[in-house]
Amino acid sequence: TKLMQTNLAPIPELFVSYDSAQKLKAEAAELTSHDLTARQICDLELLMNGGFNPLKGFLTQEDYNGVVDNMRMADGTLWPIPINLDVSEAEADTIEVGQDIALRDQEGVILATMTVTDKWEPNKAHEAEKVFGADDDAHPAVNYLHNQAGKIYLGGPVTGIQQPVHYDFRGKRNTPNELRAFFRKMGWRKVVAFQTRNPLHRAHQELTFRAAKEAQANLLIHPVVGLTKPGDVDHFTRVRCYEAVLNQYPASTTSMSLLNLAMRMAGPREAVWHGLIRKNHGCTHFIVGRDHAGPGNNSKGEDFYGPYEAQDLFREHQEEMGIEMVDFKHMVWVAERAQYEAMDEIKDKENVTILNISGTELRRRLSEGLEIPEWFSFPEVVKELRRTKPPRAKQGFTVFFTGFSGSGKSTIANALMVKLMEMGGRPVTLLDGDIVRKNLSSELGFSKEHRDLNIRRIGYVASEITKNGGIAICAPIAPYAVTRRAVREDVEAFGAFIEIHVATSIEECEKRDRKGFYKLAREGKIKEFTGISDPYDVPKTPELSVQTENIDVDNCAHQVILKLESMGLIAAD
Ligand code: PPS
Repeated sequence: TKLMQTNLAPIPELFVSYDSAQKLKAEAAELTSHDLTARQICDLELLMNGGFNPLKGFLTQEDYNGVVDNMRMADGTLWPIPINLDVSEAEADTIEVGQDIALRDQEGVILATMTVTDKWEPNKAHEAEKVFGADDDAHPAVNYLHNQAGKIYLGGPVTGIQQPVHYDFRGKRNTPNELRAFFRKMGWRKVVAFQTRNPLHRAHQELTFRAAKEAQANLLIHPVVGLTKPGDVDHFTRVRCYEAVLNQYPASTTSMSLLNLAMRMAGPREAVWHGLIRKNHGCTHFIVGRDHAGPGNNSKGEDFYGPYEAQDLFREHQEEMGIEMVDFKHMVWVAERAQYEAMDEIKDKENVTILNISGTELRRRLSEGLEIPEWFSFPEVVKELRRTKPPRAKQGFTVFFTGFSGSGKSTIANALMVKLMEMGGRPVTLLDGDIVRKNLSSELGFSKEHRDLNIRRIGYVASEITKNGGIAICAPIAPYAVTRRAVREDVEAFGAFIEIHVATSIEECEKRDRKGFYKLAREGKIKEFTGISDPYDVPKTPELSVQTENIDVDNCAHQVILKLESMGLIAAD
């Protein structure tokens, strides 16, 4: 392959000068505005600062079609990922082709204006097939495309007014031109970029440094801090980890910069995209590994892309891109020699002990508080990860009871709360149906809409408690499966969600009729009463189902405790 060298001249940005920006900003206040989504803010930032050079705005319909079908814009320029301004149908109705609109961030600050030259309804199934390889919602970007992105796309050139504001790690975020200037100043003529969305461990440090040595280049650790794959370690933690790793490289060989990219997890196409972005940031080489930007399994449990598809597609286009691929070596620890070596270069495999810890195994060890050896990761990194993700027995969680009125939810929830408080260690909050309806939802009735609001509020509070390391015990009727699932998703972003069906039959509840409500419901004096005149979706796969007939409350609560123990949420220390 031919030797790439940097051309570190500035690249075009979409910003206007400071004075024009002030003027434009005042004028733009009069325009119809669009409130950018989190993803659109990331895209806009890279459009404006030249990270997406040569794009001059959100793709027009013609460019979009070309990008989707053959990774090329209408003029033939290579570009693998559609960058669109998606809006709802209702919003699209208020915007006409030819109009200028103001693009605002989530606080209403105007970041740019855009001249809308195109407005169309894309064929999303086609986009999913072509760009992401399958119209399968298990792919995070396909799920986003169908369930979050607006139905209509707007295209047209963007005029940049100001960068999105970041309050975190400001000094470590660099535009392409800032990095180019830095490389110029340092005299770095060849730069290998390493893209990552995960914490770095010793093997990464070895492989990146080796890659730089082989290319006789300097190294740029270029982690994504925009949007990554759902479930990833948050970027605050990761950046603290990266800083610890950075100290391990020989002085002035390596630098780090944060990239506010919204990843799509599009495997091969994403690798090419990442390469183009790094080229714009002044890099000459880019490390591509096995399954680069892989989205995980599809709905049949198989990989979306072949393990080397990303490398193949990159290699095919690297000449045109002007950035060279560096192979990612699989580094393993050789115990006898106490060093990392590339797996495919070890000649005496039979005679040495080769050690490695997979991502899954690492997560298990972290969640169970087990040892993580020093040969695997730097102690500072492990400390950061443990601080953010304490073992399960120290994390927050939510126990969510559901069942008919009078099924015994509150009684069991109360007993559970007392037992957990007796154990101590974590604060416990009981969000009982009646308590919530008095405090959080006093204005609500029992229509479907109101019940959903009520349950979503409970879910929101429970997820906050869970996030902060407490235990939330919820005990509403929560009759609708879809709403319970939404609450589960809210909570599972932060900790475990344990759904418990208190499976007392409606006949038994009516027979007990503790509050006399069933009688009133039968007489039609209470309308929409769950189980009598309003539906209840029986949970299909709750973590636990408890029978209350002929079993005392203490025993029911104990069953829950056993379940929590078996899930590792309470430890007997
Ligand atoms: S929901 O559906 O989850 O929002 O209900 P929830 O907040 O748990 O409130 C249920 C309690 O309110 C009393 N109640 C009714 N329940 C069901 N349907 C109707 N129409 C109704 N009207 C009042 C009932 O006593 C429930 O108390 P619990 O503690 O479940 O017995």
